[in-house]
Amino acid sequence: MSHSLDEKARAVLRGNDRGGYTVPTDMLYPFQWNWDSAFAAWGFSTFDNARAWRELETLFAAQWKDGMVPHMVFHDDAPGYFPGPEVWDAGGEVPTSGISQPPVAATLARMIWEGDAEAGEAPMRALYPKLKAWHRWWMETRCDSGAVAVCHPWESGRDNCPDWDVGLANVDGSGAGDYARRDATQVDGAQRPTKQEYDRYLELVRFGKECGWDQARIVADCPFLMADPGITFLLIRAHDDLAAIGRALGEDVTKIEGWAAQLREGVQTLWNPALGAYDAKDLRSGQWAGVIGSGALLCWLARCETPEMEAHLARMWDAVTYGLPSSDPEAASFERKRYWRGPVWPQMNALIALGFLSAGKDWDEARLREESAALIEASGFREYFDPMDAAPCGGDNFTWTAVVWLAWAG
Ligand code: 9YW
Repeated sequence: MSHSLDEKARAVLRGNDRGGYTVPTDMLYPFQWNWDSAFAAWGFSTFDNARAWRELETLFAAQWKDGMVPHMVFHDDAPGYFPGPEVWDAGGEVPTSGISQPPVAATLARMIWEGDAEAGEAPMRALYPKLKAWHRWWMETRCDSGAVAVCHPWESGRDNCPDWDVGLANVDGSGAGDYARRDATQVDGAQRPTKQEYDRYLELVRFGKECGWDQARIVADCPFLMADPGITFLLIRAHDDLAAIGRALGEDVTKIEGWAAQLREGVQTLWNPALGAYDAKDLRSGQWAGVIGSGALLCWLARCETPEMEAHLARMWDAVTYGLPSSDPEAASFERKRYWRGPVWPQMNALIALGFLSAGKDWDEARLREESAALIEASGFREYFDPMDAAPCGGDNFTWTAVVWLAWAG
């Protein structure tokens, strides 16, 4: 069983390889996505180390002058995709989007490097200053409130999770006009964000474009600005990993250690006492999201866990059959098949489990690994799954699901 799935997983990666970069899945997502690509590199490292480093090089070749690594890189034309490069209009030699995505590259690059230190020495050395510039960008443009702010739900990687509902309520999507969404024609619309959400996403793209993608202006005036526990925990962990890489390379890592310490303090601004949990916060209105999302479940990854989060973890996990859901299964907003409002996502499981390992929660790590393997064995390399019955959702032959099988769960 496992053996044939190993081969199939490698075939998914090879099939999604467009020569130097990997698409998340054929057709539905025809470009290079930031955190998908970092996962792709991790997957390739299990059977083709050189190709793994190549993936990260291609992604970082699209890095902006200010250090931002964009969430999408539009290498080839894919006219049917919406919103494509002409909508973003963010410039660049190779056109990109104008926002970023979860900074998992340092964490995954460290694992790839540790898997083959000799082969990785030169590419790791070349990547290190680029990773540092990206981490600096987050710290300097997005951390004024203490934790990391996102200026678009797409930036969080967890597009339509209930975390963003309060912030999106401030966005007027009525001017979005007519447009054709390719996603809703390729996969079941009931498993995707709603039209109202999409209208607002597009309004935020229009706003960023109007600001010439000047990040300072966007952060100052964009109608949507929310502090994200998910990216905050990921960035803390990424700082720790980047500092470890830097030390091994003989670099001075004082700055990076300072960023990690600063954010560990800053993330305390996301403790919602009424919820008794880490929560997303609308930085425009001061309102809490009031719901526990999978971003908060990354607290172990940053070693910021609390007894209250332990209790929520146990409760949320027991309410589903296959852990861990993208949003609290006991919250009113929970929808078991709709994208980030409930389904279980394999790459989130891998990150949450890495946190469990770091925290010495070996039993939880093993449970999450086994449940993730069971999802894939039952329903294949799908984009995400129903956490109640493992029903397959979203795109098929999905890169990060294949990666999760090869590098962790399989
Ligand atoms: C979209 C590619 C991307 C992921 C995101 C996920 C989804 C694209 O797909 O966003 O059309 O909304 O939410 O995390 O990187 O897999």
